[in-house]
Amino acid sequence: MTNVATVTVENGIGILSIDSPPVNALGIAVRRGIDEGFKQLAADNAVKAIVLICGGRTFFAGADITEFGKPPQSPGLHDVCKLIEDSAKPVVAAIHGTALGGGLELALNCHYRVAAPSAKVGLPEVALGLLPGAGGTQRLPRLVGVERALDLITSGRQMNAKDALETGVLDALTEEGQLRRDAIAFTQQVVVDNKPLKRVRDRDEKVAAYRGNTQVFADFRKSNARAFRGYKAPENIIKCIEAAVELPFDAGMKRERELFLELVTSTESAAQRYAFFAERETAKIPDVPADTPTLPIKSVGVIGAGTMGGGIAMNFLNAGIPVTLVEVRQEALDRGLSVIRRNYESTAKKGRITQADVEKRMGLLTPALDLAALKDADLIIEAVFESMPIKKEIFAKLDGIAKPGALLASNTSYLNIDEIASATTRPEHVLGLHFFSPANVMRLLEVVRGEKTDRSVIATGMKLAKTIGKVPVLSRVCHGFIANRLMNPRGREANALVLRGPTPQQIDTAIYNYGFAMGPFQMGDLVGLDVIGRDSTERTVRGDLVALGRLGQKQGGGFYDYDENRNATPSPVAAQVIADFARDHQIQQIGVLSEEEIVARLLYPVVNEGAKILEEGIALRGSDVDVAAMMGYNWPVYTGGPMFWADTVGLDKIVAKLRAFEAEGGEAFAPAPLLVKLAAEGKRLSQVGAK
Ligand code: 3H9
Repeated sequence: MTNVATVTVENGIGILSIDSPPVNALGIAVRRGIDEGFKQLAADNAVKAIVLICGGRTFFAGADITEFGKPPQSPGLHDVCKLIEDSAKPVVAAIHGTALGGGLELALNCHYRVAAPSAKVGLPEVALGLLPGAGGTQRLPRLVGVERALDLITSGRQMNAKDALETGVLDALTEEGQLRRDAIAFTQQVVVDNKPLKRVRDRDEKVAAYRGNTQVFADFRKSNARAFRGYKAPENIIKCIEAAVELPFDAGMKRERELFLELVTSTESAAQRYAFFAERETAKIPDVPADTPTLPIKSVGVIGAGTMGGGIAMNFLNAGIPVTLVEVRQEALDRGLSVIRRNYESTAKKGRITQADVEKRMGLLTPALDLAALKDADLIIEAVFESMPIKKEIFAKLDGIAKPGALLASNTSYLNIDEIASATTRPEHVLGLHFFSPANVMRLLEVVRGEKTDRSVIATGMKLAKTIGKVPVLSRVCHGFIANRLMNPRGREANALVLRGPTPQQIDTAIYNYGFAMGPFQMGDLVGLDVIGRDSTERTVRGDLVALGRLGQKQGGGFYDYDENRNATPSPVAAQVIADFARDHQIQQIGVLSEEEIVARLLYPVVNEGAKILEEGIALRGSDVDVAAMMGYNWPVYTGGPMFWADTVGLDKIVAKLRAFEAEGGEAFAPAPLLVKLAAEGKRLSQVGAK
């Protein structure tokens, strides 16, 4: 027997227990364990029924993602599932933690399922660019119906145990903490009552009800077209559920297999699987080991109640951590507080939190007009506007106010953390905590490490990110840190290109079709042209538009004209402003470009900047750069981020193209030495710094 499986027999009930930390992923050792343990119990005449249960923190969390793309090893997940479903003795799955993906599929092959009340179940494969490939698309609709299955499998959402019981995914809930005992009792009852071997595959009524109903699928596709754009898996999932409705079970399984194989070999899924591990890798820092002591953060101070400060405060309130919010003027403080309340009220209206939650969170918030109110805070985050003298003044004051050992953080987007830290006598306790707007929504948190930042302070920042549901990426100090610096060339090159002939809509369309939610000019119009680049002293197209009263969507139009419903149309006025600017600066016209060429001109410089960020040691690894782009700028996950994407394009191709741009456009395009080196060596950007 493999060492992950334990077999015991109690009063005629065989118990097959699997314990394979950390999450009982169904890798080869686990599959062998189930196979051998199961066969042993099946052959034991004293055993009347079998309980399948897991040790550790969770039931099976799915197939072992690291095995995809490697040669298959026997027994496969399908073999193990079949063994259980075909068993002559009843098999009961006993679920705790999360039964996910292949884990839930395995449970759906059992004849009964019981779970702890805190358990959750789900088919999250879609997030990996996959579909449930062990019968999940065929069995779940048979239990929960077609519409719910479409929603659950294309979203990957987890269902809590109560809902799973109500919808028929589970047969019973156990007492919390008594899963094993209650599962055995349940199984004994199955034997005593001589209950049938319930096989999900035999249940037909919920899928039969939809046979011939093509409308339900057409409607679902239509209403989700925006959310699914660019992703391959949702469409294949829908096709599988159509097969579950229209085809006999075995034919449906065959269809599921074909559509699964199509996905598992796709670049999109490879990118999404890479993103899964990349996100978990960011917290690993070579010189700050996992056992580095951290400082307890039980109270937080936020300076600045503007959009950023308010959003930052909400993260902590959501996690139950009290926040003192400081502003200089009462009105600004009141405004900040009311925005936070309004945000919570609107979340409550959507049913995502209760009114009691709103009050609880607001109750954790203490407004103040004096920095002295921060004297007991474990962490203070400064979120005032970007001015080095003001930030230094605040940090000098904090130095005299904050208790010893408190973390002093700046949310600066660009400024030098070391210089800010130099205003204090405790630079080892100073760090950057850079949130992305909207700060209560975007998942990226850049943890900026200054020259003197203490390791325990870094470890605390990284851990804190997890507490508030963020993904931390560690950055060294440079102008713009990782994400903003990385993405800056996209805007720069868009502004340069629009002066050479391609229109704002051609450029925006190329970027939208690449997979971003909108292009740079649409974004500028949305945010407000008077807001972006307002510090610039040079003449710019934006400045010329603002001078004409064109501030964007909010007033007068911007790069586009807008009707009363904010629908955009190309703007002849903006076109003239652009043409005048180009003429005044004698900018050479380039003519019409393909979308591919536009993407190359805007995004290859981003790849190049990523390489520079890596060679300067600003980011620890290529995958951290990708996580920053995906979580801070919504870079489409199915491309894997700029570093992974560049690898799929071919680094040699990118270097050649950058050289051609350099010849024509100057040294801003010169390929980074690291990029040139990796291309020459046939190595990958996404693997820089990987273990
Ligand atoms: C599938 O099932 C396909 C089938 O339909 C069909 C096949 C034919 N494999 O997230 P954490 C690692 S596809 C390998 O930090 P948490 C993870 O990398 C699968 N490794 O913990 C990390 O490693 P490290 C469908 C896995 O408590 C460690 O475990 N299932 C897997 O925050 C801890 O993970 C999914 O998509 C895996 N399946 O969250 C579920 N899962 O410590 C994916 C985790 O070295 N997993 N690891 O960094 C999750 O959503 C979360 O891990 C879970 C725990 C909620 C379970």
